[in-house]
Amino acid sequence: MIITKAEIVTLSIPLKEPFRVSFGTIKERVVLLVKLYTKNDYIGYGECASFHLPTYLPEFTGGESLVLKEFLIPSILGKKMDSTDELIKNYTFIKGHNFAKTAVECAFWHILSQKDNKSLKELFGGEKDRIEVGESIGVQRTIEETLREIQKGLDKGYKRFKVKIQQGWDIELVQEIRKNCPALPLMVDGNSDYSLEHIEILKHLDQFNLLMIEQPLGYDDIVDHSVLQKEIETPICLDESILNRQDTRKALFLKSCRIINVKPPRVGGPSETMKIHDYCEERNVPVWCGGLIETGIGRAFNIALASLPNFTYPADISETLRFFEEDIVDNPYTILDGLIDVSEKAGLGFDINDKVIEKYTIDRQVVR
Ligand code: OSB
Ligand code: MG
Repeated sequence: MIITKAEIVTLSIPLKEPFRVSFGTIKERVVLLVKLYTKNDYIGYGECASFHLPTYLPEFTGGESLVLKEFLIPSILGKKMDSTDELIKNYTFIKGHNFAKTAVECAFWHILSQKDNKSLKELFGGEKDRIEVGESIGVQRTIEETLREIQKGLDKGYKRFKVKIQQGWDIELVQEIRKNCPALPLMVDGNSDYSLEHIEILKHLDQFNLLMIEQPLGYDDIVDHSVLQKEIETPICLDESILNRQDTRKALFLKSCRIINVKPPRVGGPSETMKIHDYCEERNVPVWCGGLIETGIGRAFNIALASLPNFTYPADISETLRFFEEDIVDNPYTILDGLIDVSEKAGLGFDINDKVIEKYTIDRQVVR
């Protein structure tokens, strides 16, 4: 297979409601679509799910666009490649930029899926026909509002609730949620807002029977998380700190966490996701599939990967129409009783809507 041309499409899609986390408020989702064209007329789509600003991790969408155009796409154009391993070899010289790498790798998987007439699930070795999903609830204005959001999610059947916490929005919030919903499968996500100075607050959270606490400390820190995990009973789940399998190995060696949130775009794509999955499975460490407010295109890959057996906790794959007025794919997956059917069809499992893509496109570049 030879890639002859690529397109980088920048989308800016307004969110229905701003999504607030400790590092800022997301009002528009600025993502890239990477389209790869083969000699024999296949088109593959991948999503680059970095954020507009370098607030979650150092990468940001404008930078990823440049890396794609200047280094990543030129490294694969015109080369004969028959597997994703052969694809990836071309750009291992690029350090970091996992979000850009994910977009390219996903577009390549998408082509393979069409060419071999196999579902993404089959290509990834997924086993589950349906996956369990949960919901991530941003920082709200009041505790009452948070309780209302949880109730809405319960009505939808979500199987697990993650609430975002930050300094000053933690103990009282969780205490009130527990008072109202004693048996709710509940976890919190600090998005790196705390340090070891806040150890008393984090210890206090042990009282609330949380499934886990996600990334309370520094985005690039696995040493302090190891110190913290010895002091608290609630399992720590790392998100931002795990960028690849080597990070996974080091975090487990240091006992910095007991669970890992694997977001395919954060770790550089499906191949590295599967490596982390297998590494953790061999060591009885559960993983689960996180989300980054992707469109239906990004979510399609997440759903297929979440069907691997060691993705044990419900995934952060809520409906895209929860965030967006309309999705860039037609009839995206729906959630029934907190479950999503994993597509058995070749391709993404739903159709791409070029009209909607056009509507939100703010930039388009061709690389050949
Ligand atoms: O840390 O998991 C996170 C959304 C934006 C930025 C960071 C995070 C999130 C989520 C996932 O919680 C929400 C989703 O995609 O459904
Ligand atoms: Mg997180």
